[in-house]
Amino acid sequence: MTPSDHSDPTDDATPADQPPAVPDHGFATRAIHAGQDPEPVTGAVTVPIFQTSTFAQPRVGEHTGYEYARTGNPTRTALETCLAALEGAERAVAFASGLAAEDAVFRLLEPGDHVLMADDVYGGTWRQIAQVHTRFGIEVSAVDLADLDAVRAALRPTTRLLWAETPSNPLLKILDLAALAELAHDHGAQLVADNTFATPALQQPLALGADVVVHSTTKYLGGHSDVVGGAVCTDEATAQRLAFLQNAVGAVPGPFDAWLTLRGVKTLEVRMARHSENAARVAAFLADHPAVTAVAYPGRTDHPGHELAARQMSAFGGMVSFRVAGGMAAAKRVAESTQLFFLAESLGGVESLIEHPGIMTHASVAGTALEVPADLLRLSVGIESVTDLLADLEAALAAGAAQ
Ligand code: P1T
Repeated sequence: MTPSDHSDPTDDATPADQPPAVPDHGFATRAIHAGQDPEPVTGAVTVPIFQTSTFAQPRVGEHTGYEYARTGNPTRTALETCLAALEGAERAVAFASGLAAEDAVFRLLEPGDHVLMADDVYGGTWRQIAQVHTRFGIEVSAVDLADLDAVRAALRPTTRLLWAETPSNPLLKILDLAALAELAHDHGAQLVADNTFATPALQQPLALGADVVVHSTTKYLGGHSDVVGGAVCTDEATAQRLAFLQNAVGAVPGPFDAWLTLRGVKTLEVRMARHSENAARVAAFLADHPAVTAVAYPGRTDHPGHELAARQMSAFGGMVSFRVAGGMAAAKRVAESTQLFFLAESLGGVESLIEHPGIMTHASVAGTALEVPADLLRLSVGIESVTDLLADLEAALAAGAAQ
């Protein structure tokens, strides 16, 4: 490879160059093969963990394609190639966490630029833009992106990004990505879609018109609650700017983290099918339970976004939120009474989790327009035997209501 400054991966010849994805293959094939050819020296069929910080160079100013592991690492390249292939993106850029990925996207903006954000997003996303990026001149406001008239009214001349999460965290609102992309583009803005809840197995935002997809790969993509990571999937030109930030700011995933994520991704399609199946059963059970006052699951016909979700997604995912009779105290008791559903933040792993968003994942939005109901609980429905999950919830709801 020709010389390049490892401080600038936007140069042509850099380790950030990725082999072409394999868009002609089916999703599950891409998940297992994209970026994952057998290793050329030994034939290892699994991408090795290149646990090295630097790479020997044949000559001063020449390198093999890799020179320093912040700038690029082959295990990370494999993950990025695979994620790009799954999202139908020209390129993906991996980060140390979902929030690091989002930070890089916000850093593409200039002071004075405005972000129109959905009014139901992960609490940490709102905290980051409202408490970090606004200090550097970025402006933000929140609106219900499901209400397209409200979106039109909230657009400002300086609006550069619409930021959508669908299904949203934690209320599981469904947003019309195609309509939002059109609105954004008519306005000279771009649409960012956080595809963490749906995953590319169920929803393809770029094909619907979104410009940028962000992920917390910590969740379903990793899939086993054993790694924190993030990624941005987008066009080549934007990805080059992000790869510059990846190197210049340095929030990179280590090779083992990239490898764990890549291993998780291989089974994404089958896991999402089972998550969706189990979540539908759990949502139906909760809807019939006397201690439950409301259930949010886009797969249910009474969900306001159901028809849109049925068009935009191939299945409805593994997340279910519900409200408990008896207010916050009862909700806390239920959350503390499950045995199989672990009381924990995060989501998307094979094991089921329960949490209280108001006190846990969304504590940072208390007192803002994004505040969530105090009697709300959120489930990440895992891939265990569903009858066991239903029995666990039955017992916890009985315990919660009993006091
Ligand atoms: O945790 P991290 O990998 O930095 O990702 C942040 C993030 C981004 N987007 C969405 C939709 C998310 O749900 C998250 C993280 N969410 C949790 C930790 C949670 O329990 O909701």
